[in-house]
Amino acid sequence: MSDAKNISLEEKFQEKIDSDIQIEPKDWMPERYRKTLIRQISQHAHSEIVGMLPEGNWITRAPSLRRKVALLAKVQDEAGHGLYLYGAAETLGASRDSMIRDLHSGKAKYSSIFNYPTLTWADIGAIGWLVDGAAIMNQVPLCSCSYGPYARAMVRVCKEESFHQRQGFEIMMTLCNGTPEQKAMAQDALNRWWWPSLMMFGPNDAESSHSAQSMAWKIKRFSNDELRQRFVDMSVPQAKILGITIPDPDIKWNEERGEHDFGEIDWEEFWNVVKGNGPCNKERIKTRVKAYDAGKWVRDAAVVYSEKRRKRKEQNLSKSA
Ligand code: BYC
Repeated sequence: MSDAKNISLEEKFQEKIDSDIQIEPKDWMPERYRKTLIRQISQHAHSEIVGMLPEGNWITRAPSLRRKVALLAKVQDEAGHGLYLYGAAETLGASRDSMIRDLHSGKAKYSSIFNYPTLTWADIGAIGWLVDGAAIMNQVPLCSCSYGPYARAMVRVCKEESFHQRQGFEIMMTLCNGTPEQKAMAQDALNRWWWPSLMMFGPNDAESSHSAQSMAWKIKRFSNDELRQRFVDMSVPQAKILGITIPDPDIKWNEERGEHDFGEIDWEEFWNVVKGNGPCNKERIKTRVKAYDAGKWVRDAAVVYSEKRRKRKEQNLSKSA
Protein backbone atom coordinates (compact mmCIF):
# COMPACT_ATOMS: atom_id res chain seq x y z
CA MET A 1 0.00 0.00 0.00
CA SER A 2 1.31 3.49 -0.79
CA ASP A 3 2.50 5.76 2.03
CA ALA A 4 -0.11 8.40 1.13
CA LYS A 5 -2.93 5.87 1.40
CA ASN A 6 -1.56 4.58 4.70
CA ILE A 7 -1.37 8.10 6.12
CA SER A 8 -4.97 8.82 5.25
CA LEU A 9 -6.06 5.50 6.76
CA GLU A 10 -4.12 6.38 9.88
CA GLU A 11 -5.70 9.83 10.02
CA LYS A 12 -9.18 8.30 9.71
CA PHE A 13 -8.30 5.81 12.41
CA GLN A 14 -7.17 8.60 14.77
CA GLU A 15 -10.36 10.55 13.99
CA LYS A 16 -12.39 7.55 15.13
CA ILE A 17 -10.34 7.29 18.32
CA ASP A 18 -10.73 11.03 18.98
CA SER A 19 -14.52 10.73 18.54
CA ASP A 20 -14.61 7.77 20.97
CA ILE A 21 -15.68 5.28 18.28
CA GLN A 22 -14.45 1.84 19.30
CA ILE A 23 -12.19 -0.17 17.03
CA GLU A 24 -13.36 -3.70 16.21
CA PRO A 25 -11.24 -6.67 15.06
CA LYS A 26 -12.08 -6.30 11.34
CA ASP A 27 -11.46 -2.54 11.25
CA TRP A 28 -8.25 -1.17 9.79
CA MET A 29 -5.71 -0.33 12.48
CA PRO A 30 -2.06 0.70 12.45
CA GLU A 31 0.30 -2.20 12.97
CA ARG A 32 1.78 -0.48 16.05
CA TYR A 33 -1.68 -0.19 17.63
CA ARG A 34 -2.30 -3.91 17.04
CA LYS A 35 1.10 -4.85 18.47
CA THR A 36 0.67 -2.60 21.51
CA LEU A 37 -2.68 -4.18 22.26
CA ILE A 38 -1.34 -7.71 21.85
CA ARG A 39 1.51 -6.82 24.22
CA GLN A 40 -0.73 -5.32 26.89
CA ILE A 41 -3.61 -7.80 26.64
CA SER A 42 -1.35 -10.86 26.61
CA GLN A 43 0.64 -9.54 29.59
CA HIS A 44 -2.66 -8.92 31.33
CA ALA A 45 -3.85 -12.48 30.53
CA HIS A 46 -0.58 -13.97 31.83
CA SER A 47 -0.97 -11.90 35.03
CA GLU A 48 -4.40 -13.38 35.64
CA ILE A 49 -3.14 -16.92 35.10
CA VAL A 50 0.06 -16.56 37.15
CA GLY A 51 -1.99 -14.56 39.67
CA MET A 52 -3.87 -17.76 40.56
CA LEU A 53 -0.73 -19.27 42.09
CA PRO A 54 -0.03 -17.18 45.22
CA GLU A 55 -3.66 -17.54 46.33
CA GLY A 56 -4.10 -21.11 45.11
CA ASN A 57 -1.37 -21.89 47.63
CA TRP A 58 -3.87 -21.23 50.46
CA ILE A 59 -6.99 -23.05 49.21
CA THR A 60 -6.30 -26.22 51.20
CA ARG A 61 -5.35 -24.16 54.27
CA ALA A 62 -8.23 -21.66 54.35
CA PRO A 63 -9.40 -21.35 57.98
CA SER A 64 -13.06 -22.35 57.36
CA LEU A 65 -15.29 -23.93 54.75
CA ARG A 66 -16.81 -20.50 53.95
CA ARG A 67 -13.36 -18.97 53.40
CA LYS A 68 -12.36 -21.93 51.25
CA VAL A 69 -15.43 -21.63 49.03
CA ALA A 70 -14.87 -17.89 48.53
CA LEU A 71 -11.16 -18.31 47.76
CA LEU A 72 -11.82 -21.18 45.37
CA ALA A 73 -14.39 -19.06 43.52
CA LYS A 74 -11.97 -16.13 43.35
CA VAL A 75 -9.14 -18.21 41.93
CA GLN A 76 -11.52 -19.73 39.36
CA ASP A 77 -12.60 -16.20 38.41
CA GLU A 78 -8.94 -15.34 37.68
CA ALA A 79 -8.72 -18.35 35.36
CA GLY A 80 -11.82 -17.08 33.56
CA HIS A 81 -10.29 -13.60 33.21
CA GLY A 82 -7.14 -15.10 31.72
CA LEU A 83 -9.15 -17.06 29.14
CA TYR A 84 -11.26 -14.02 28.27
CA LEU A 85 -8.13 -11.97 27.73
CA TYR A 86 -6.33 -14.59 25.65
CA GLY A 87 -9.51 -14.62 23.53
CA ALA A 88 -9.35 -10.82 23.16
CA ALA A 89 -5.68 -11.02 22.07
CA GLU A 90 -6.60 -13.73 19.55
CA THR A 91 -9.01 -11.30 17.85
CA LEU A 92 -5.88 -9.29 16.95
CA GLY A 93 -4.23 -12.27 15.27
CA ALA A 94 -2.08 -13.49 18.17
CA SER A 95 -2.00 -17.26 18.56
CA ARG A 96 -2.65 -18.69 22.01
CA ASP A 97 0.15 -21.23 21.61
CA SER A 98 2.71 -18.53 20.93
CA MET A 99 1.51 -16.38 23.85
CA ILE A 100 1.78 -19.35 26.21
CA ARG A 101 5.18 -20.30 24.79
CA ASP A 102 6.43 -16.77 25.49
CA LEU A 103 5.17 -16.94 29.06
CA HIS A 104 6.83 -20.29 29.67
CA SER A 105 10.15 -19.26 28.13
CA GLY A 106 10.30 -16.13 30.30
CA LYS A 107 10.06 -13.84 27.24
CA ALA A 108 6.64 -12.44 28.12
CA LYS A 109 6.05 -10.17 31.09
CA TYR A 110 3.32 -10.50 33.69
CA SER A 111 2.57 -8.32 36.71
CA SER A 112 5.48 -8.00 39.15
CA ILE A 113 3.11 -8.42 42.11
CA PHE A 114 2.70 -12.16 41.60
CA ASN A 115 6.36 -12.86 42.26
CA TYR A 116 5.99 -12.32 46.00
CA PRO A 117 5.23 -15.23 48.38
CA THR A 118 2.02 -15.69 50.42
CA LEU A 119 3.40 -16.52 53.85
CA THR A 120 0.30 -16.35 56.06
CA TRP A 121 -3.51 -16.37 55.73
CA ALA A 122 -3.45 -12.58 56.18
CA ASP A 123 -1.67 -12.37 52.80
CA ILE A 124 -4.89 -13.60 51.18
CA GLY A 125 -6.71 -10.69 52.83
CA ALA A 126 -4.01 -8.22 51.79
CA ILE A 127 -4.02 -9.47 48.18
CA GLY A 128 -7.80 -9.11 47.92
CA TRP A 129 -7.79 -5.69 49.53
CA LEU A 130 -4.71 -4.17 47.91
CA VAL A 131 -3.89 -6.16 44.77
CA ASP A 132 -7.48 -6.47 43.60
CA GLY A 133 -8.04 -2.87 44.73
CA ALA A 134 -5.15 -1.75 42.54
CA ALA A 135 -6.43 -3.97 39.72
CA ILE A 136 -9.85 -2.29 39.85
CA MET A 137 -8.28 1.17 39.87
CA ASN A 138 -6.29 0.27 36.77
CA GLN A 139 -8.96 -1.74 34.96
CA VAL A 140 -12.17 0.29 35.36
CA PRO A 141 -10.78 2.87 32.88
CA LEU A 142 -9.99 -0.01 30.51
CA CYS A 143 -13.77 -0.64 30.24
CA SER A 144 -13.78 2.43 27.99
CA CYS A 145 -10.58 1.66 26.12
CA SER A 146 -10.62 2.13 22.36
CA TYR A 147 -10.45 -1.56 21.43
CA GLY A 148 -13.96 -3.09 21.63
CA PRO A 149 -13.21 -6.71 22.65
CA TYR A 150 -10.78 -5.62 25.40
CA ALA A 151 -13.19 -2.98 26.72
CA ARG A 152 -16.09 -5.44 26.79
CA ALA A 153 -14.05 -8.16 28.51
CA MET A 154 -13.10 -5.66 31.20
CA VAL A 155 -16.72 -5.03 32.25
CA ARG A 156 -17.20 -8.51 33.65
CA VAL A 157 -13.62 -8.70 34.93
CA CYS A 158 -14.11 -5.50 36.97
CA LYS A 159 -17.39 -6.71 38.47
CA GLU A 160 -15.66 -9.86 39.66
CA GLU A 161 -12.60 -7.95 40.92
CA SER A 162 -14.95 -5.85 43.07
CA PHE A 163 -16.20 -8.99 44.79
CA HIS A 164 -12.56 -10.09 45.26
CA GLN A 165 -11.64 -6.77 46.82
CA ARG A 166 -14.55 -6.98 49.26
CA GLN A 167 -13.67 -10.53 50.33
CA GLY A 168 -10.06 -9.43 50.92
CA PHE A 169 -11.06 -6.39 52.95
CA GLU A 170 -13.44 -8.54 55.00
CA ILE A 171 -10.63 -11.01 55.80
CA MET A 172 -8.47 -8.06 56.94
CA MET A 173 -11.36 -6.66 59.00
CA THR A 174 -11.90 -10.01 60.75
CA LEU A 175 -8.20 -10.32 61.57
CA CYS A 176 -7.98 -6.72 62.77
CA ASN A 177 -10.96 -7.24 65.08
CA GLY A 178 -9.51 -10.55 66.33
CA THR A 179 -6.73 -11.38 68.81
CA PRO A 180 -3.58 -9.22 69.04
CA GLU A 181 -1.72 -11.98 67.17
CA GLN A 182 -4.27 -11.87 64.32
CA LYS A 183 -4.04 -8.09 64.10
CA ALA A 184 -0.23 -8.34 64.05
CA MET A 185 -0.54 -10.82 61.18
CA ALA A 186 -2.69 -8.33 59.23
CA GLN A 187 -0.16 -5.55 59.88
CA ASP A 188 2.70 -7.78 58.74
CA ALA A 189 0.83 -8.61 55.51
CA LEU A 190 0.20 -4.89 54.87
CA ASN A 191 3.90 -4.20 55.49
CA ARG A 192 4.92 -6.74 52.86
CA TRP A 193 2.24 -6.03 50.19
CA TRP A 194 2.00 -2.24 50.29
CA TRP A 195 5.02 -1.30 48.21
CA PRO A 196 4.67 -4.12 45.65
CA SER A 197 1.01 -3.02 45.21
CA LEU A 198 2.14 0.52 44.34
CA MET A 199 4.59 -0.98 41.84
CA MET A 200 1.72 -2.72 40.00
CA PHE A 201 0.87 0.60 38.32
CA GLY A 202 4.17 0.51 36.44
CA PRO A 203 7.12 2.93 36.26
CA ASN A 204 6.78 6.66 36.95
CA ASP A 205 5.27 8.59 34.02
CA ALA A 206 8.68 9.98 33.07
CA GLU A 207 10.02 6.40 32.72
CA SER A 208 6.94 4.83 31.11
CA SER A 209 7.94 4.12 27.53
CA HIS A 210 4.45 3.26 26.23
CA SER A 211 2.13 5.64 28.12
CA ALA A 212 2.11 8.66 25.80
CA GLN A 213 1.22 6.66 22.69
CA SER A 214 -1.20 4.37 24.51
CA MET A 215 -3.01 7.41 25.89
CA ALA A 216 -3.18 9.05 22.46
CA TRP A 217 -4.79 5.83 21.21
CA LYS A 218 -7.08 5.75 24.27
CA ILE A 219 -5.90 2.30 25.24
CA LYS A 220 -4.80 3.79 28.54
CA ARG A 221 -7.12 6.54 29.82
CA PHE A 222 -4.96 7.64 32.78
CA SER A 223 -1.23 7.62 33.39
CA ASN A 224 0.55 5.20 35.76
CA ASP A 225 1.18 7.97 38.32
CA GLU A 226 -2.41 9.27 38.20
CA LEU A 227 -3.81 5.81 38.97
CA ARG A 228 -1.19 5.15 41.66
CA GLN A 229 -2.13 8.43 43.37
CA ARG A 230 -5.83 7.51 43.33
CA PHE A 231 -4.98 4.14 44.84
CA VAL A 232 -3.03 5.76 47.69
CA ASP A 233 -5.86 8.22 48.34
CA MET A 234 -8.39 5.37 48.44
CA SER A 235 -6.28 3.07 50.65
CA VAL A 236 -5.30 5.52 53.41
CA PRO A 237 -8.83 5.84 54.91
CA GLN A 238 -9.37 2.08 54.48
CA ALA A 239 -6.21 1.34 56.53
CA LYS A 240 -7.54 3.73 59.18
CA ILE A 241 -10.82 1.79 59.36
CA LEU A 242 -8.81 -1.41 59.81
CA GLY A 243 -6.64 0.25 62.47
CA ILE A 244 -3.34 -0.72 60.84
CA THR A 245 -0.51 1.47 59.58
CA ILE A 246 0.69 1.89 56.02
CA PRO A 247 4.47 1.26 56.10
CA ASP A 248 5.42 4.66 54.73
CA PRO A 249 6.51 7.41 57.17
CA ASP A 250 6.16 10.02 54.39
CA ILE A 251 2.48 9.41 53.75
CA LYS A 252 0.44 12.49 54.70
CA TRP A 253 -2.44 14.58 53.41
CA ASN A 254 -1.31 17.53 51.29
CA GLU A 255 -3.91 20.24 51.81
CA GLU A 256 -2.73 22.32 48.88
CA ARG A 257 -2.81 19.50 46.30
CA GLY A 258 -5.86 17.78 47.78
CA GLU A 259 -4.16 14.38 47.76
CA HIS A 260 -1.66 12.37 49.79
CA ASP A 261 2.08 12.76 49.56
CA PHE A 262 3.87 9.45 49.78
CA GLY A 263 7.41 8.08 49.84
CA GLU A 264 9.67 7.06 46.97
CA ILE A 265 9.16 3.60 45.50
CA ASP A 266 12.22 1.33 45.37
CA TRP A 267 12.48 1.20 41.57
CA GLU A 268 15.55 -0.99 41.71
CA GLU A 269 13.45 -3.69 43.40
CA PHE A 270 10.69 -3.19 40.81
CA TRP A 271 12.95 -3.64 37.78
CA ASN A 272 14.73 -6.54 39.43
CA VAL A 273 11.39 -8.37 39.82
CA VAL A 274 10.29 -7.42 36.28
CA LYS A 275 13.54 -8.83 34.89
CA GLY A 276 12.83 -12.22 36.48
CA ASN A 277 14.81 -11.98 39.71
CA GLY A 278 12.02 -11.53 42.27
CA PRO A 279 11.52 -13.92 45.18
CA CYS A 280 9.22 -16.32 43.28
CA ASN A 281 9.68 -15.66 39.50
CA LYS A 282 11.35 -18.99 38.76
CA GLU A 283 8.95 -20.98 40.93
CA ARG A 284 5.92 -19.35 39.27
CA ILE A 285 7.05 -20.22 35.73
CA LYS A 286 8.05 -23.74 36.75
CA THR A 287 4.59 -24.31 38.27
CA ARG A 288 2.83 -23.00 35.15
CA VAL A 289 4.92 -25.18 32.83
CA LYS A 290 4.21 -28.23 35.01
CA ALA A 291 0.46 -27.51 35.00
CA TYR A 292 0.47 -26.98 31.22
CA ASP A 293 2.31 -30.27 30.61
CA ALA A 294 -0.02 -32.12 32.98
CA GLY A 295 -3.03 -30.75 31.08
CA LYS A 296 -1.80 -31.98 27.68
CA TRP A 297 -4.09 -35.05 27.71
CA VAL A 298 -7.14 -32.80 28.22
CA ARG A 299 -6.20 -30.60 25.25
CA ASP A 300 -5.49 -33.68 23.10
CA ALA A 301 -8.82 -35.27 24.09
CA ALA A 302 -10.69 -32.03 23.28
CA VAL A 303 -9.10 -31.89 19.82
CA VAL A 304 -9.99 -35.54 19.09
CA TYR A 305 -13.55 -34.98 20.34
CA SER A 306 -14.11 -31.87 18.23
CA GLU A 307 -12.64 -33.64 15.18
CA LYS A 308 -15.04 -36.57 15.71
CA ARG A 309 -18.00 -34.20 16.06
CA ARG A 310 -17.01 -32.38 12.88
CA LYS A 311 -16.81 -35.68 10.93
CA ARG A 312 -20.16 -36.86 12.33
CA LYS A 313 -21.77 -33.57 11.28
CA GLU A 314 -20.30 -33.92 7.78
CA GLN A 315 -21.62 -37.53 7.50
CA ASN A 316 -25.11 -36.45 8.66
CA LEU A 317 -25.11 -33.61 6.14
CA SER A 318 -24.11 -35.87 3.25
CA LYS A 319 -26.77 -38.45 4.29
CA SER A 320 -29.53 -35.82 4.29
CA ALA A 321 -28.35 -34.32 0.96
N1 BYC B 1 4.92 -5.69 36.26
O1 BYC B 1 5.55 1.89 29.53
P1 BYC B 1 4.96 1.14 30.66
C1 BYC B 1 -4.63 -8.42 38.18
C2 BYC B 1 6.45 -3.17 32.08
S1 BYC B 1 -3.69 -8.62 36.84
C3 BYC B 1 5.63 -6.14 35.21
O2 BYC B 1 4.30 1.94 31.73
P2 BYC B 1 2.39 0.09 29.82
C4 BYC B 1 -5.00 -9.51 39.08
C5 BYC B 1 5.61 -2.92 30.84
O3 BYC B 1 4.95 -4.09 30.44
C6 BYC B 1 -2.59 -7.23 36.93
N2 BYC B 1 5.96 -5.36 34.15
O4 BYC B 1 3.96 0.02 30.08
C7 BYC B 1 -4.87 -10.82 38.67
C8 BYC B 1 6.67 -2.43 29.87
O5 BYC B 1 7.44 -3.53 29.40
P3 BYC B 1 7.46 -3.98 27.81
C9 BYC B 1 -2.11 -6.86 35.59
C10 BYC B 1 5.51 -4.09 34.16
O6 BYC B 1 1.98 -1.18 29.20
C11 BYC B 1 -5.15 -11.85 39.56
C12 BYC B 1 7.60 -1.63 30.76
O7 BYC B 1 7.40 -2.12 32.09
N3 BYC B 1 -2.90 -5.77 35.06
O8 BYC B 1 -4.88 -7.30 38.37
O9 BYC B 1 2.01 1.35 29.12
C13 BYC B 1 -5.54 -11.54 40.86
C14 BYC B 1 7.32 -0.14 30.70
O10 BYC B 1 6.07 0.19 31.33
C15 BYC B 1 4.74 -3.58 35.20
C16 BYC B 1 -2.81 -5.43 33.77
O11 BYC B 1 -2.09 -6.05 33.03
C17 BYC B 1 4.45 -4.42 36.29
N4 BYC B 1 3.75 -4.01 37.36
O12 BYC B 1 1.76 0.20 31.31
C18 BYC B 1 -5.67 -10.21 41.24
C19 BYC B 1 -3.69 -4.28 33.34
N5 BYC B 1 4.45 -2.29 34.92
O13 BYC B 1 6.07 -4.49 27.49
C20 BYC B 1 -5.40 -9.19 40.35
C21 BYC B 1 -3.44 -3.85 31.92
C22 BYC B 1 5.02 -2.02 33.75
O14 BYC B 1 7.83 -2.76 27.02
N6 BYC B 1 -2.12 -3.30 31.74
N7 BYC B 1 5.67 -3.09 33.29
O15 BYC B 1 8.49 -5.09 27.75
C23 BYC B 1 -1.82 -2.00 31.94
O16 BYC B 1 -2.64 -1.20 32.35
C24 BYC B 1 -0.44 -1.54 31.56
O17 BYC B 1 0.15 -2.52 30.74
C25 BYC B 1 0.49 -1.25 32.78
C26 BYC B 1 1.88 -0.87 32.24
C27 BYC B 1 -0.07 -0.09 33.58
C28 BYC B 1 0.63 -2.48 33.69
